[in-house]
Amino acid sequence: MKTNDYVVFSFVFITFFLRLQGVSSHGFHVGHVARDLEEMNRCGTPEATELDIATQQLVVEKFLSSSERVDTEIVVPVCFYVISDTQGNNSLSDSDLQGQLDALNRAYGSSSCCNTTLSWCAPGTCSINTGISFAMAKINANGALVPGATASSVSASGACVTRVVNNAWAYLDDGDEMAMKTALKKGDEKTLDVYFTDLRALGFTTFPWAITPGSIRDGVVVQASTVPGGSNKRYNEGDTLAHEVGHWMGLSHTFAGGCDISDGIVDTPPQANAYGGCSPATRPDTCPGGGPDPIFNFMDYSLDACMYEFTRGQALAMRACYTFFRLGRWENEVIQLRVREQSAPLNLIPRERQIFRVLIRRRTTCSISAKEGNADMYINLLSPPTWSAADLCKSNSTTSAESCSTGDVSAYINAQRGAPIRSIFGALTGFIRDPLPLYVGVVATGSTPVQNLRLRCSLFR
Ligand SMILES: [Ca+2]
Ligand SMILES: [Ca+2]
Ligand SMILES: [Zn+2]
Ligand SMILES: [Zn+2]
Repeated sequence: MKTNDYVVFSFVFITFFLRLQGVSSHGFHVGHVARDLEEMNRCGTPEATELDIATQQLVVEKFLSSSERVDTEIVVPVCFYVISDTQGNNSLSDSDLQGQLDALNRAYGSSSCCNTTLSWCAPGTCSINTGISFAMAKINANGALVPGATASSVSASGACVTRVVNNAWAYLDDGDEMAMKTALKKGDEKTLDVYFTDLRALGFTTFPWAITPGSIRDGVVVQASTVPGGSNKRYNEGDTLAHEVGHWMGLSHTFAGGCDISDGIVDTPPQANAYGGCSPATRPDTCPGGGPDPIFNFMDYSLDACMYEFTRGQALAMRACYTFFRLGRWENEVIQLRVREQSAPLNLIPRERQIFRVLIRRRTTCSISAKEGNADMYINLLSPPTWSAADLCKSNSTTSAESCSTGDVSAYINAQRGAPIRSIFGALTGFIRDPLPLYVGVVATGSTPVQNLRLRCSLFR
């Protein structure tokens, strides 16, 4: 081997984000479903865009074919925060909170049934068991979360319940949210943090792909008066929290995509717009096909007296989102690739990682391209390659090159939407063999999927 042999890696990653509507009937494009003021007051979670719905569908698709699929009961640890003012508004007792926790478990279990005091309810008409349940998280004597531990009830010793008196946060304005959460939040990415206060909507949260789970913003804010037996007359069965937790678990409103794309869930009928009442005798049917509108579904806007259902499709979507975004099951099989061979296009959900192993030769150029999305990329070249793929990038933190510097040669590229990046690494001398294994890791960042990612390595000329 001559000492001036060298390898040049040229990583080209081009991202661009399509904003045109209707570019392809199968493509992802951004749409925004209009809301009226009344609906905004009902739920303050940002309405799902087509891209949100497509993301949720992609997560389900991945989940169904994933070896990381979790089919056992998912128990979600819960922290409650009660924010009252000096007048005592929003005060909730332990029994109020226990009633809300029990209502949440009923909603997600098989004992959520229609209200038999209403004429339209056939006794014994109940929802499915989602396989998701909720238990109080535990905190230690210092008030810090004990990860994975649960308490038997709201009033049990160590149950994650926090009460504060704060006149600003007790009527939550936009400017108060992060200050309140920064001061109070105890939960990690697996934990459901619920803040009970007074606000302009019945509740709000974020989709799990739209933020980093476990970050300060992650959690649900809900009207304290919506707990079971609360003073909010039309919404006091605790269903508001069940609805917002549905969003927190990745569900859109049943009417989010209208008749055209629905909500991305196969077994909820399409619905043109929200239903706001509880008069099922005149049950609306706003879209062709699928039967009447899903006005009993927790993800519509019906009164609490009406809503009691999740569907199997919704349960699957929630389990998939919790598994990927909150249990952090990101591993994929390593894809083997030969020089001159282009990988099949693949889509990555936010935070998902794919590793390629390529046998390169001297003077090889590798390039990566994607149709849209954001990604961080890593290469690792070891001699000999004794490390496993898991060593490539152990940390989910993709903010610094150092997080992946385990190899003899490692490099890092951050590709951002609309900012094509071209980098050349190389001029390696002295230990080049032929062929040489190169590992390329790609981590989807941002809140949208990486679309049609392809890797190709060819001989450099
Ligand atoms: Ca219909
Ligand atoms: Ca109900
Ligand atoms: Zn479309
Ligand atoms: Zn909502």
